[in-house]
Amino acid sequence: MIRFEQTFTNFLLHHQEKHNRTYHFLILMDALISSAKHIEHYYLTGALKGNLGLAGNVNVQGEDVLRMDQIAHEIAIHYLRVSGRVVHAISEESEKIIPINTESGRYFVYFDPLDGSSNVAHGLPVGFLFGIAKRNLEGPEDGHLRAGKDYIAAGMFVIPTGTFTLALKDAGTWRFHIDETMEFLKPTRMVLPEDSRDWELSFNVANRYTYAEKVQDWIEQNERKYAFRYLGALAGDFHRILSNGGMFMYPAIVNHPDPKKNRAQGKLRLMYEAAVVAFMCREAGGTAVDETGTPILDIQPKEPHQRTALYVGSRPLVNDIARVLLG
Ligand code: AFP
Repeated sequence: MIRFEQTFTNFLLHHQEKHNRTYHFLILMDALISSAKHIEHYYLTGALKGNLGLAGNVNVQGEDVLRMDQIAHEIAIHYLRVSGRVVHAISEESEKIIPINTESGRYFVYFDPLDGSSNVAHGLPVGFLFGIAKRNLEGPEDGHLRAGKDYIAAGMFVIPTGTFTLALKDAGTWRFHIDETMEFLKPTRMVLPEDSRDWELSFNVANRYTYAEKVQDWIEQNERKYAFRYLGALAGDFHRILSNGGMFMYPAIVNHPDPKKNRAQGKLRLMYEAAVVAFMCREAGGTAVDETGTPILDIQPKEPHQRTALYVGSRPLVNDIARVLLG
């Protein structure tokens, strides 16, 4: 017997209808879904085409090889452009803000089209993360760098696993899976589990002695209580935390033996990494803070590629480390 599941499109149409919303967001989501499917299939065949390597390489036909993250960027910009709904975009792959439809666009899209570059050469999971904010339709526009609390939606595709997670403001975090007809299906509401038995900790353990002493102490006191998992691609690591609970963290690096390698501001990008997962986490019942214990969603970005430290996941764990960070 074939089992049929609700499609993402059907889910979203009903959501928009129920909340009396416009069709513009549907057109934007269609562009993001098309981008993700295109990137996913390019990624699956990337090794074959020699496109998982470094930019500047030349393939056997003597053609320039583009890096997979540059290809992913071009794919996403193409679909965002033809949607006609985007004022401008901020992409990890472009230093400058990208104007798209500055006249009549309606949304700002902040994205990283292929996050987790150390996995690319191996064809292992990477992420396409995005946050969406809406233009000020009532008054003058103000520079377009929105704090996470002002996003209207945020999501991530874990490529090439066929999973897609989307959080809609005040309407929850939902996970979808791709089927054999390339449809994302089966909306499943994600709520961080309260039972701590399955909780996981996720951080780059090679960095642990470079963290602030109080963070090192917290790890020392807590690490034996939980399983430890780390993929090195935020979307994949956060995907697990959303299912099992626990905490992903990328703390500030302040005690590196080579001081030039310290990252007091953190490593992750605020607008298209940290705020995206923080938004999804809030809609799933969790929370996220930076190195000062400030909620990630409250941070007003000053520039598009701003970095931050990140602690995100189950509320009791994040609140516990926030207490230590604030102390
Ligand atoms: P890259 O794309 O530069 O590999 O960074 C990926 C990332 O921003 C995020 O997806 C990971 O969680 C984190 O950095 C991994 O960083 P480390 O390699 O330092 O553990």
